[in-house]
Amino acid sequence: MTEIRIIGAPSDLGQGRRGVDMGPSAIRYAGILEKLTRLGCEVKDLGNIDVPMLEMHTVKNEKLKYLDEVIRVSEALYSSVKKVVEDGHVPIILGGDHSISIGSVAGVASKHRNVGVIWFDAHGDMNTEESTPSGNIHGMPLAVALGYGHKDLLDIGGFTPKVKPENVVLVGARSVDSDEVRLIRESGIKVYTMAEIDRAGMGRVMEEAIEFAGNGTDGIHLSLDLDALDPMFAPGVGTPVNGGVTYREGHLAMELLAASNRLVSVDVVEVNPILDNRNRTAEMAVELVESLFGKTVV
Ligand code: 6HN
Ligand code: MN
Ligand code: MN
Ligand code: MN
Repeated sequence: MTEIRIIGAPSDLGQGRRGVDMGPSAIRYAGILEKLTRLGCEVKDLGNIDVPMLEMHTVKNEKLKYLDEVIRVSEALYSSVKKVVEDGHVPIILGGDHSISIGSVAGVASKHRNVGVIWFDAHGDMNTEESTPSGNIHGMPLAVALGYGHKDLLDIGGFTPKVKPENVVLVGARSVDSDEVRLIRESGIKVYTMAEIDRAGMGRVMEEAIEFAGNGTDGIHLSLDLDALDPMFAPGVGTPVNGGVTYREGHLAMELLAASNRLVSVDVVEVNPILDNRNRTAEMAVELVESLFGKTVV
């Protein structure tokens, strides 16, 4: 039986808009605990980690907004995720914006030193302070996992890089910044853009992605940014981009990951209830997580 531990990381410090800090509540309200329990998983909710309140802090560096606070959140999340994986359980980390993955990937990699990563996202999340157009740290967590970026972010957990580029796959990309593209190419990670999903189909793309992230590794960490989905299915995100993953493509991707039996941890990020339409995006997130943990038709 899969033993799942839910950890809320209600942080909005990595981006410009309020509301994403309510993501964990919205996802819980959409029934994540009950639905995973119904699937036969043992699920416990560990509650939320402490996150500094945005209004109580000021931006000191325009290229790395709320850096000190993001570091504090990353350290706290690192510790709680590390404990969950050391106990042999599967953490599901509820964001919050995508900067929380700096801590979650560090926590998972502290036990699974050779973990692979599937980064489901409209964006690259491969910016550094040199390339960022916004200064928002949620545009940087994949770069940090690979060992690029501010030293204090790389130092979370006391080791860097957290993952090897040959085991990192970005799926759903369609919005990459002009200076970000250089690091994406140079890093050597595998990228499946929407054009590639259109041409080859999500089935083929995920089979390859699972091979890259799962073959010879200690398992797969899925970082699920809801903006990977088309805004039609996930309107409640801070940085929506048209032309995204459809409802069935999203589910197929999760179903194939479930069938691979290689999943060790999951982030569910960027759900913003203030921008949402009657909690639809949180509900979509929970549905996808059900497929990820084995929900089938018959
Ligand atoms: N996300 N590339 C843009 C930036 O500001 O760096 C957008 C990043 C979005 C990040 O959605 O997790
Ligand atoms: Mn146990
Ligand atoms: Mn992201
Ligand atoms: Mn994104």
